[in-house]
Amino acid sequence: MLEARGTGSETGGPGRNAVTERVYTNPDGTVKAELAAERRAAASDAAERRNVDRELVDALMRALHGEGYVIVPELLPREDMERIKAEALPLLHFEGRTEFEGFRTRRVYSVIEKTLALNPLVEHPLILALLDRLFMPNYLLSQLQAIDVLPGEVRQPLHHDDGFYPIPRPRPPIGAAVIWAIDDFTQDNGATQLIPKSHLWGDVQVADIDTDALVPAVMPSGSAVFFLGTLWHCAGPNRSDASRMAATAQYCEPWARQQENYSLAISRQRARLCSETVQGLLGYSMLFPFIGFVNGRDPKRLLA
Ligand SMILES: O=C(O)CCC(=O)C(=O)O
Repeated sequence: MLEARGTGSETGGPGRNAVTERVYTNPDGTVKAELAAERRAAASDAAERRNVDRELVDALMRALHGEGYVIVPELLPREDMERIKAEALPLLHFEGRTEFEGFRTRRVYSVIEKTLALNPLVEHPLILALLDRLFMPNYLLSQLQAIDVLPGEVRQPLHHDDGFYPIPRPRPPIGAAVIWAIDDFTQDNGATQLIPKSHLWGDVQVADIDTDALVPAVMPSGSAVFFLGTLWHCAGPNRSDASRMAATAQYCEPWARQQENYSLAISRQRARLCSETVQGLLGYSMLFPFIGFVNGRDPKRLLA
């Protein structure tokens, strides 16, 4: 089948073109059927590999493709969220500098450099099983944040998370996001608001969007809302007297640039403390054979 698989961590050097041609293309330049089949297989056995219920993954994928988002209630216990909150709170130093960040919203960026407490969210097996179905192997973490929406915050500007990739819509998502409820998400406290089915839209002007179509992701602490990078959404206004904390992880195709520049933001020492899965998500992985290599080889060698 794919003879070069065993050397999949290598690229460049003598014979590079021969390897590429053998693995990737037919003489007429079309992608080899084996490669396409291998990709389909990797996606279809995702549930088994991640040790999660295949029927659940199928059902969540159907909802995701239909609505553009899906809420998974109480995926982790509330106590886990309380521990994460205790770790994240001291890191929330500044309020937003723009309307988008939110002038009454506090965020932590470069999270993994500061705490590993959010890693179990980043690599939750059910989330990875969904991502395995959506993206090419070795997809990446694009950004990770804790977001604390304070009382009095107004609704965040509407956006979709892969909107900064300048590729016209409608199109498949280049990214996906998970927002974890650290606190309960309620109608009043700034629960993320989403527009069902808006992932199917073509290019639109924000001013033309009917905000009455927004649906709040009301969910208890420990739940997660998973949505496609093409789905329009925003953080809701916080009309309550308590803050609303979320953790959000965004992921992207392995050929797309990550939003956070992890090769600069997360030190190698810090990456060594992460699981192999998180290391791969940060960028210690490659899209075989030519995207992400270091000195012609898989970057995970840098952590050895
Ligand atoms: O905090 C939220 O509920 C959503 C935040 C968001 O969509 C973002 O900042 O990109």
